[in-house]
Amino acid sequence: MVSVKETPGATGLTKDQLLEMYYKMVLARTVGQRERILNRMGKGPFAVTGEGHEATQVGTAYALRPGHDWVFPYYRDIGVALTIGMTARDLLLAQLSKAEAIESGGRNMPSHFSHPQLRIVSGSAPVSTQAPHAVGAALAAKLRRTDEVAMTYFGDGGTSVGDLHEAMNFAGVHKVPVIFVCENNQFAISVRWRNQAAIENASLRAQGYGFPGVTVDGNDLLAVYGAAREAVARARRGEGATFIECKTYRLVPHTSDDDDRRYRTREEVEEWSKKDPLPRFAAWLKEQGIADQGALEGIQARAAQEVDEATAYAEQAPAPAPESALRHVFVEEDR
Ligand SMILES: Cc1ncc(C[n+]2csc(CCOP(=O)(O)OP(=O)(O)O)c2C)c(N)n1
Repeated sequence: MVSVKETPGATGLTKDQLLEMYYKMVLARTVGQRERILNRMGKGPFAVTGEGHEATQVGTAYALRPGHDWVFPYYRDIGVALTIGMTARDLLLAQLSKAEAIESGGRNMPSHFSHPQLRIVSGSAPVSTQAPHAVGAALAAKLRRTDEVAMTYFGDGGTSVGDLHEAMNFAGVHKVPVIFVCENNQFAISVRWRNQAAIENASLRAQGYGFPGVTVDGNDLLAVYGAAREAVARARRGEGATFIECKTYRLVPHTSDDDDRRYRTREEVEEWSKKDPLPRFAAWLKEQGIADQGALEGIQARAAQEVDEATAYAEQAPAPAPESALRHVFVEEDR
């Protein structure tokens, strides 16, 4: 166990766990970057990635028990999927729409993460529709008297959608074990937060539904983890929902099809790059004497190698058979 007095979020984490969290963040960054490169090479159809969101994603997901709790991510959640246990290979097979991909054998849109054994449930493209699903899973967990919790993710734009409000209201009334994680990167594509909400913090929304809402620095891994751990413990104790708003910034365009120069300056992006969660956590690990520069570089090299191997595997993997295109679309009586 590491003694890190001035960093409450780290309490109880071992050195190995802290290094694993750093590894997951680096892996998420590397997978995202690779997906964008593959898209530019004409190999991947469309890339939606989460560079900048890694502390939010890894910090929240790390508070869950993989394969026990239920996860309802949104499209940007590469770091969530990897922290729960999906591999770079799983993600790149899906990104390149290969037959072996877990998400419907290459038929789903990229970034619709799904893994039945890990209890990662695929979402649909309309934003926030995963929130009522998460609340349903949490209600089921409560009715079955388990201590499972459900965690669902969405962006700041997702808080403007009715599905989220219906889900939050139901969660408040029925006190179900669900955690709503808002990855507030301050933009819904080109629309700034201040143009879609007249409040500063999205977490205020929770008050209207009768459960706590907290806002944390989404680029501070341990602050995020501390908030998530508390919310998960609360849910397991039967005290109901929590809303966690993680204030962050996406360092890349919305998707590979977006040109973010149309709505934000390079200077703004540059300012936020200085708050990048990866170097920030790396500096903390060094300060605490948990890792030196060599150890951090070793972790970065391991992530790069995993992503290289995953890319090579996914590129040579077979595409789905053309005659299978309509599978899962119509009822197949003979199957
Ligand atoms: C109901 C609905 N409306 C519009 C869209 C188109 N759309 C896709 S992503 C997106 C932006 C969502 O922004 P936010 O929730 O803040 O997440 P971010 O992409 O910033 O992480 C929009 C409007 C959609 N998918 N679903």
